[in-house]
Amino acid sequence: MTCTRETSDELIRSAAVEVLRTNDLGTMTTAAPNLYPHMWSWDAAFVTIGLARVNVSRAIQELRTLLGAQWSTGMIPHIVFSEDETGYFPGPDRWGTDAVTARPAGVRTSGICQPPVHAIALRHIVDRGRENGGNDQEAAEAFLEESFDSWLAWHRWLAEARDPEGTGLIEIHHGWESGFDNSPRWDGPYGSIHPGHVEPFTRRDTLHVADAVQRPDNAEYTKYLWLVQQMDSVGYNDRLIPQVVDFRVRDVFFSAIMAASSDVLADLGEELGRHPEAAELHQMATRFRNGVAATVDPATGLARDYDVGAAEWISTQTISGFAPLVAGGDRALLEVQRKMLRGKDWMGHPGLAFALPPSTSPNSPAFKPRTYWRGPVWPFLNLLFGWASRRDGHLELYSDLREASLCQLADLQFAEYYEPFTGEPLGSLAQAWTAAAAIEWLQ
Ligand code: 9WN
Repeated sequence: MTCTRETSDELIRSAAVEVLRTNDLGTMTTAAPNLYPHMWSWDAAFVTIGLARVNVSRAIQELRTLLGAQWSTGMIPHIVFSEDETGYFPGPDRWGTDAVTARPAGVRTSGICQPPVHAIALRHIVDRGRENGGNDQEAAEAFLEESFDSWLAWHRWLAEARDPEGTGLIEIHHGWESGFDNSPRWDGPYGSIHPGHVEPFTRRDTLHVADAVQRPDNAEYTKYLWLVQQMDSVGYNDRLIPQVVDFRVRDVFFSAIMAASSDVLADLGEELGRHPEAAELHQMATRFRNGVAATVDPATGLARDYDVGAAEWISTQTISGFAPLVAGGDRALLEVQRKMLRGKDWMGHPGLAFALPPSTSPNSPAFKPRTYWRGPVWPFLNLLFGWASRRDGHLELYSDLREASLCQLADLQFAEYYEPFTGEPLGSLAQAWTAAAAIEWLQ
């Protein structure tokens, strides 16, 4: 696929660098200027990948700030709050995490997590540091050494607290943990939640988008807050949450990222001479990779989540069905998935503005082209699929994703998500991880 764009690489790069600069609060990058005035965990990992191309020490700072919010259990919270107390709802008071002793003093956080992309970001820091040499190399290698045990603790916590039975899949307790908040993947599990009394709330997110249809609706938000209340009621205790929470799902895409990242962290551990830990991490990677592969529906070829409460598989046509491409592994499975990804239900759909996979297939009954995770294209995800294709030596898919992504991002809006057929930027503009993706694609 080819596209013509008039915006030069240099212009895209400088505009993207400017987005990262304007979102920079000094020691953290906000996910977006208005809608998300705090640090988000998986956004921070992608932001770090972009920053590492621009300024290695600033990239290190980003991950250091995130690690400064790591709970003593090993969990890395999904939001690290900045001092902006009013810009985003729910803020720290609503989460109730100030009472949690596992939370480090002096940092306010949410009480849930997001997918562990961080080791991949750490790898980028180390690689950029080595490419640049000198102080950058020294700082990157020192940071690797300094932080390795914290990342290990994060992976161990996920493996133990979120997969105590060793299923090879990570259990999540809120759609926000998946990062795919209102994806049709979660319609089944949310459909069976009937919230009790939810404290009154005023949303702020809808103030920052042109049209509220681009965001989850109020009924969805009521459920989101109900789950927060449930987890808060047990002080975010890992052992008690599964007993009280109404949302229990084994998330296949989260698990795929866990597999991919565990391998990356294992390799970094090898470089440090931490052989037993590296072996443990490789085993973790294998366990989650196998877990992901075992979810594939023979009828559709797509990977599936598992609804623990309902004891059933979730078969929706969303991009998370391609989790095996992120996890890596069985060559035949990956080959079939790559073909499907390029097919007419996804990147090959004839109506697309850019040949990039929508978050939900346009051929799914659940598809909504302007609504958040129900259809729009999310640029950071394309970078993740590109990274995984390159890791597996599939340079053709990598370059096709790259070319189409740069065409999409040549509008210089760096939107949170895009309408698949018109290419219209939606959600927040100047979204940090979108800008970071552009910087990384340009290399
Ligand atoms: C809730 C920050 C985050 C992303 C998520 C995306 C959205 C938050 C929200 O924004 O979620 O965590 O308020 O909608 O779904 O993936 O990390 O960019």
